[in-house]
Amino acid sequence: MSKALDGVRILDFTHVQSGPTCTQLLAWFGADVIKVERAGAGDITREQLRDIPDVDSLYFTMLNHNKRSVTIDTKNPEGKLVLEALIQKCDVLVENFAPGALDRMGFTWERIQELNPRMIVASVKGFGPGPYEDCKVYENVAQCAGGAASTTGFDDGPPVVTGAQIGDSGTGLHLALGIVTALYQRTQTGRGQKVLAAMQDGVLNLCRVKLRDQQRLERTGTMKEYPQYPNGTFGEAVPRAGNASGGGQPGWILKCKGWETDPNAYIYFITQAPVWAKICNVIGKEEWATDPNYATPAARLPHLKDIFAEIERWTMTKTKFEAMQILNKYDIPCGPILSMKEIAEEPSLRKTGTIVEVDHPTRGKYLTVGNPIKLSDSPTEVKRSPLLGEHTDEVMTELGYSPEQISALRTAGAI
Ligand code: CAO
Repeated sequence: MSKALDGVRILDFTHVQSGPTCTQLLAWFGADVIKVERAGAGDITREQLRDIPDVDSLYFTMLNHNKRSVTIDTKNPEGKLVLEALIQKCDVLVENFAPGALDRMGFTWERIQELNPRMIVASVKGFGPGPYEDCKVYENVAQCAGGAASTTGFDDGPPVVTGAQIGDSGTGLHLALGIVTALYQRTQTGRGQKVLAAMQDGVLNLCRVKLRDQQRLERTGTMKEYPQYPNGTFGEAVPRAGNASGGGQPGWILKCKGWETDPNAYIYFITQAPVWAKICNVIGKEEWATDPNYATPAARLPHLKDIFAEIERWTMTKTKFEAMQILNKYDIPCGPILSMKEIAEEPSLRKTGTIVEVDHPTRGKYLTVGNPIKLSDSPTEVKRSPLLGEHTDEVMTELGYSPEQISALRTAGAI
């Protein structure tokens, strides 16, 4: 079956996490992704957090499926010529080097345009233009600078970063959308363009509701769905809201049976207004359905802590899965806190291809997260990540180099 991005060639100059997540998605949609790495070393993540000696790490393998790997020393004059040939042949160059690295290599936007005016040049940077534009940035820096850390955690504790890689993988997603949009525009204009996804911007985009709350706070001085209401105090900036629901339906994380020994025996419980009477029935507080102190969402806001304490008395008598089953029967929105172990073992995620087992020649079998975006006419087949330089000869041959030229370039240290 054909793939959505069949025929699109990506020159993948990405490394670590943010850029590779973007090009992996494009590869899953059918693009030919040619990852350029330094001979002998490759993407630094190949050797980071290794669990098996001398074998590509899970960090690398889980971010680089369905790609081809070529080694080129792009600071070597002959290596530069190979890169130029690739630029002429590809549709998109994706990179997430530190600011200025591509220019220092000699591949400015102007030079790339000279070589291929249809080329889309897509970059992840830590920051957009401004005071921090020259900074190197990793995941947690972006979470801090994008508003996620100051709004995550509990009111009486320090800012907290989240395990979800919203700075890296989140920005990779933003960049992928920018790339396919630029490819679409190119069908009209015939021209390439620059695509920039700054990690601070990507995180802030995902924290949009907190900028909403900042303005609500400035106007009214309070936010009734935050745990600081009614007994705590609000300052000038959006406070950390613990596990409060970000929307208009109050929620909290509650203990379930076994919480004393199982760190994930919890459930997220949402007191959605339309099912309030059912919630009261399930937890045995039928009188709350009509009590004026509890009957309406507005009346409940000052009592949320007590309400959740009462609901927790009920959830603590059930495992998270038992509670889930009962609550779902009554359409009460809730979700078990799933551990990574439980997720890895969940059969339905295997069935949909969201969790995939992949075989690798030196690592053996491992689990990965497949494509979270499912296209009915462009199904994803997850293929193992390439070994370093595995496709150098193949790609060089496609570029028109003879076996003799390839071996001369190798001797010169260009590839
Ligand atoms: N041949 C020759 N040189 C190569 C090469 C190749 N194939 N591939 C890379 N290089 C060179 C670069 O040209 C650069 O050289 P100069 O510093 O002399 O210009 C050098 O390798 C290092 O690149 P870098 O500065 O990007 O790498 P770093 O490890 O120092 O920094 C990072 C890593 C991630 C902090 C930085 O790349 C960055 O800020 N990127 C943008 C933001 C980003 O994507 N961050 C998320 C990373 S995932 O957490």
